Formats: sequence, C-alpha cells, structure tokens
Amino acid sequence: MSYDTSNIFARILRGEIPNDTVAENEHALAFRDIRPQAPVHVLVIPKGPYVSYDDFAANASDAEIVGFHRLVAQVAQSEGLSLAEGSQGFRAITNAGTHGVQEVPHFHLHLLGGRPLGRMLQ
Ligand code: IU
Repeated sequence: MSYDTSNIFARILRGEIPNDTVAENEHALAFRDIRPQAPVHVLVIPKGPYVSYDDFAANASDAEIVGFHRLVAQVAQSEGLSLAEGSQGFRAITNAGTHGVQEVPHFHLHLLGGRPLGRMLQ
C-alpha cells in the first residue's frame, strides 16, 4: 500500500490541522487522541511517511526507529505511566490494515493508561 499524503496525520505533521501535542523530537510527534479511550490516550507517530507498523519497521532508518521509541518512553514517563516510577501500567498498541481496523493510514502507536484496561487476548 502506498503512502497517501492527504491522510489526516500527514496534515497534522504539515501543520495544516491543529493537534494537542504532548511531546516531539526530530523523528516523532506525540499528541492526544481526539476520542480518548482512557484517561491517558496519546498517539505517537513518526514524522516520516510510513503507512503501518510493518512499513515503519522495515523501511525507517535506525535513527527514526530509535527516535520514535525514545519518544514513546518519554511520554510514558511524562504521563505518569512509567512502571519504573510506580505506575499501575499501560498498553501500547498499533492497528494495521483492514483486519487490524486501522482508520488512519499513517503508522501510529496508541499509548493508553490511567485505568485498568481489561484483557485483550483470551
Ligand atoms: P486506528 O488505530 O487507525 O484505528 O486509530 C485512529 C485513531 O486516531 C483513533 O483513536 C482516533 O480517535 C484518532 N484520531 C485523532 O486523534 N485525530 C483525528 O483527527 C482522527 C483520528 I480522523
């Protein structure tokens, strides 16, 4: 699947649409989900044009991959989700494609926490 530059997260990255930014670095942006499913619901996206997690993992540079994950860790800490600092935990998920029910075709990781999230897989 080729990258669609008109997707909503691409427009956010270009500054065409406002967002509730939590943090950013050279390679990634973190912002609050507009329909939060938990007290903390932050989306972390790479700044590069990657459709899905597998696209990102296969094609992003080492610096992009490290930068992305460091931002996830930074947000987990700043949002009070870090286990190392005594939180009750969190969930980090990414949906891909039709079966994964991916709504926006720009890779994003959902970081959820602040309440018990229930079991996902039986
Ligand atoms: P999904 O993993 O692609 O299914 O989730 C997309 C998420 O993006 C979903 O939780 C939406 O609430 C969220 N979102 C957003 O935060 N801002 C937007 O403008 C749009 C979707 I469209």
